[in-house]
Amino acid sequence: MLDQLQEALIAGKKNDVETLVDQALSLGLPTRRILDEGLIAGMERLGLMFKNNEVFIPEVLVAARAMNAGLAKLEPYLIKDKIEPKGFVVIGTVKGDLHDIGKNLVAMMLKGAGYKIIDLGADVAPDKFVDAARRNKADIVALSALLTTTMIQMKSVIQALQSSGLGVPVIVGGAPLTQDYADEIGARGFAQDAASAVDVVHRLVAK
Ligand code: B1M
Repeated sequence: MLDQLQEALIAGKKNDVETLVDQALSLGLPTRRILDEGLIAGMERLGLMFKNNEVFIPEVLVAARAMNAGLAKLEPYLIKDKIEPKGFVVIGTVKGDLHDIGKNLVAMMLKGAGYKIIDLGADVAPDKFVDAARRNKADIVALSALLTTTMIQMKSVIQALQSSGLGVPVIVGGAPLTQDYADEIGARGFAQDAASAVDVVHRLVAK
């Protein structure tokens, strides 16, 4: 079934992805397996095909829509009801970057871990992060980037937050990121994946 889910995702069949996620859930498959071995594995395969010029942007866009639909189905299972938020997290993908699937996943996991999420979407300019952090008294600003050409924007966000006098810690993540790069630009945290992002946020909020 998870193989079928990968195939449906790669083919961009949104309705089939939704149906297969529902079926997997009703069979009692763990949410984590549906996510890792179905949706994320399918997207990784598609990424390779994209790299090898076997598929092109329109196909990837359609698959991304199907991925987001599948993630929306999983969301209630990833999120537990929490009364008081553990903290406020402003999240977004940096300016010039339209990739939002990983960012959505991080937002979903943090929501599930009890944080209030202010999601600014993709292609977000530094001043928007500053405004949202100030207005929401954010405990954390979380930045995602998927392109080597846009990850440099993270430094601009950190500088904008510093020069506006907000001492809010920034965590960064996304495929091209490394701990070394995060250290170099003055980020307070780096996470390789969405689950580790939750651990990093817990650690920073507890400080
Ligand atoms: Co784009 N794209 N794309 N793309 N795309 C990549 C990223 C690429 C690696 C493909 C490739 O060449 N193999 C490549 C980047 C190369 C590089 O810079 N090194 C690339 C390129 C080149 C481009 C364009 C430039 C193509 C073009 O126009 N010629 C263009 C850029 C547009 C722009 O942003 N300005 C482009 C466009 C697109 C689409 C719009 C078609 C679509 C995005 C749709 C959308 O997001 N709504 C798209 C997609 C889907 C991909 C791939 C295939 C899949 C990305 C994805 O969603 N992965 C991708 C190839 C790949 O990654 N294998 C590719 C699944 C997602 C769950 O993983 O986002 O990595 P990811 O998130 C992970 C971790 O990174 C981490 O947690 C998540 C998992 O738990 N993480 C964080 C992410 N953010 C985090 C934040 C954190 C912590 C962890 O803390 C805050």
